[in-house]
Amino acid sequence: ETSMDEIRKSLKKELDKSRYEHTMGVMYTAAALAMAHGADQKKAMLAGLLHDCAKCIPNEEKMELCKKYHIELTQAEIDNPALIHAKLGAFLARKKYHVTDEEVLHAILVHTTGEPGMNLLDKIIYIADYIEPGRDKAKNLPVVRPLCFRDLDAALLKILSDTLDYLKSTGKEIDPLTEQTCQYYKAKAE
Ligand code: DGI
Ligand code: FE
Ligand code: FE
Ligand code: FE
Repeated sequence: ETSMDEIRKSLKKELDKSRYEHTMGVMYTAAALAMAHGADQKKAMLAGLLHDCAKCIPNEEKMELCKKYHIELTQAEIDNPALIHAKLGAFLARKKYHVTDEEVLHAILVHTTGEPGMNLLDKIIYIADYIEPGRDKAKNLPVVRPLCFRDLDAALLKILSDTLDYLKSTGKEIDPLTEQTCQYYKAKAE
């Protein structure tokens, strides 16, 4: 496994400035959430550090890499190549950064759409990605940020449903997994 320090140096080159700043924000926010909810702090930081490692690869190249390494894409990913960075990121975390921890790799894999039945680390990364200090666009951040530290599942549901509302308002295609994840946590809350 490559050291956190080496990964950071590599990402500083692979990512543009704002994405690198976002990455640092997610890494430290994931650590804080791990402290609040009794998760493994080191795993949270490693997953946060690597979650967007494939984000700055041009879409064309993302598709080519998936083809080359036989990474199967869903129809939603083919239609919205921006979604691919989660799956490709998990692949690169394993192959390029030699991460072997399956929980860390899984948290990277599901960080964009979520997935029904996420584990604690998955939720922490999904949420940290949304609330890190550099984010400012989502409408309910002042409510969601403190909620994440008190009630992880309530915060998760709010984020999922706000994300769906946002996607619907922009007319972007919804990945069925995003929809299923929201439905799952809605049903769980009832
Ligand atoms: O990579 P980040 O920008 O840090 O965050 P992310 O990996 O959560 O991706 C964010 C974008 O992905 C955000 O604008 C919402 C979008 N997204 C999430 N689910 C879906 C989706 N986009 C489409 N088209 N369909 C989805 O179901
Ligand atoms: Fe992402
Ligand atoms: Fe996200
Ligand atoms: Fe991100």
